[in-house]
Amino acid sequence: MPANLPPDYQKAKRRYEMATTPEEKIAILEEMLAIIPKHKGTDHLRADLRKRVSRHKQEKEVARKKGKKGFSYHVRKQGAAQICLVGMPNVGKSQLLTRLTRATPEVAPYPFTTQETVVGMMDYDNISFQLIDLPAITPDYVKPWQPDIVKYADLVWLVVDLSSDELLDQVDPLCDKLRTHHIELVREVPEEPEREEIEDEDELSPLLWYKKTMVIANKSDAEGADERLSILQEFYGDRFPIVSVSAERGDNLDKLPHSAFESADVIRVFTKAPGKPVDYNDPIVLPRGSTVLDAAYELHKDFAERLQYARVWGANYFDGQAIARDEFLYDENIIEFHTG
Ligand SMILES: Nc1nc2c(ncn2[C@@H]2O[C@H](COP(=O)(O)OP(=O)(O)OP(=O)(O)O)[C@@H](O)[C@H]2O)c(=O)[nH]1
Ligand SMILES: [Mg+2]
Repeated sequence: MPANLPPDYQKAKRRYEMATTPEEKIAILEEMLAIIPKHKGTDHLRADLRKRVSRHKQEKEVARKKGKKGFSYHVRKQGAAQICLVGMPNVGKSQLLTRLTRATPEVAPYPFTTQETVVGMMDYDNISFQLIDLPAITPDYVKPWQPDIVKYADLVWLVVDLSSDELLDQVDPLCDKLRTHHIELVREVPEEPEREEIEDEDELSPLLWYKKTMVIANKSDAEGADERLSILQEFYGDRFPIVSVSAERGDNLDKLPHSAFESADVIRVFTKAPGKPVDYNDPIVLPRGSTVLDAAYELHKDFAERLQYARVWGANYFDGQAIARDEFLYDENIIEFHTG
C-alpha cells in the first residue's frame, strides 16, 4: 500500500468494503481512482482498482442476464468479521453454528439438510463474529448464489468429518469446485502485487478471490477420529491450519472464537474522553495496521478532520504518550482523541 494516500481515500475504501451492489462498488471505485495521486508508487494500486471496476461491471452483466434484479442473498456484515462455514453434506456445519451462536439451524443425520443461509453471532471477549451456515457444497453441485457469499466473507471455515473414510475427499475436490468460481482457499492471502489473474474464455478475466481458510475437523468424538486426523494433518497440514473439534461433545469449541480473532487480523481499540474513564464495553474494531486517524474516522468524519493528536495507553506506547494522527494502533490500545 503506497504511503500518504489522502484520508478521503481511506474513507472511500471503507465504504467500498461495506458496499453491497456492483453499481455502488463501481461508483466508489471511480471515486477512489479520482482521489489517488498519479505517480509510479500508485501504479499497482490504480491497476488493481481498474481491474475491480471491470470485475464489478462483469458481475453486473451476469446479474442482468440472470434477471435477478433487486434480489440478493448477500448477508450484510455485522461484528468484527464475517466467517462462512463451507463443507460437504452432513459434516456438522449447522451443528457447529448451534454450538457457537444462538442461531438454531436444522441439524439432521441426512445430507443437504440446510438449504438457505443461516446467520449467527459468535462472541469473543467484548466483540463478536458473524458466522454464516451454508448449504452443502459438493464437487458436482453448488447453488448459484453460494460462491458470492464465500467471496464477500472475510474468512472461510472449511468443515470436514472425522467420522468419515472419505475425509480426504472433503478438501481438495471442494477447493477445485470453488476455484471454478474464481475462489482460492488459502492459509494466508498473498500480497496484492503477487496476485495473479487466471485465464478465462471471457475477454475480461476475473480476479481470483483469495480466502483465508481454516480447516475444522469435526466429530473428533467418533471412532477412529484420531487416526483420521493424523492422515488429514499429513495431507493438508502444510496448506491449512487444522483444528479438531466435536460439535456434539464440545471438545475444543472454546478455541474457535480466539482462532477467529487471530485470523481476522483486527485490533480492538478502546476510547476515552479526556478526564473520563475508559469504555471497555464497546471497542472500535479496525484492520491490523490502522492508524489513529482510521480510528477517528470510525467515530465520525468531522471529528477525524479536526483531529490533532491522540494520547495512547497500552501496547507499544508509554502511558499517555502523545502520538500523531498517522501513528499505528495496536490491539487493546486505549486512545484519547484531541481535536483542534
Ligand atoms: N458424532 C458426532 N456427530 C455430529 C457432530 N456434529 C454433528 N454431528 C451429526 O452429524 C449430522 C449432520 O449434522 P449437520 O450439522 O446437520 O451437518 P451439515 O454439515 O449442516 O449438513 P448439511 O446441512 O446437510 O450440509 C447430524 O446427525 C449431527 O448430529 C459431532 O461432533 N460428532
Ligand atoms: Mg446444515
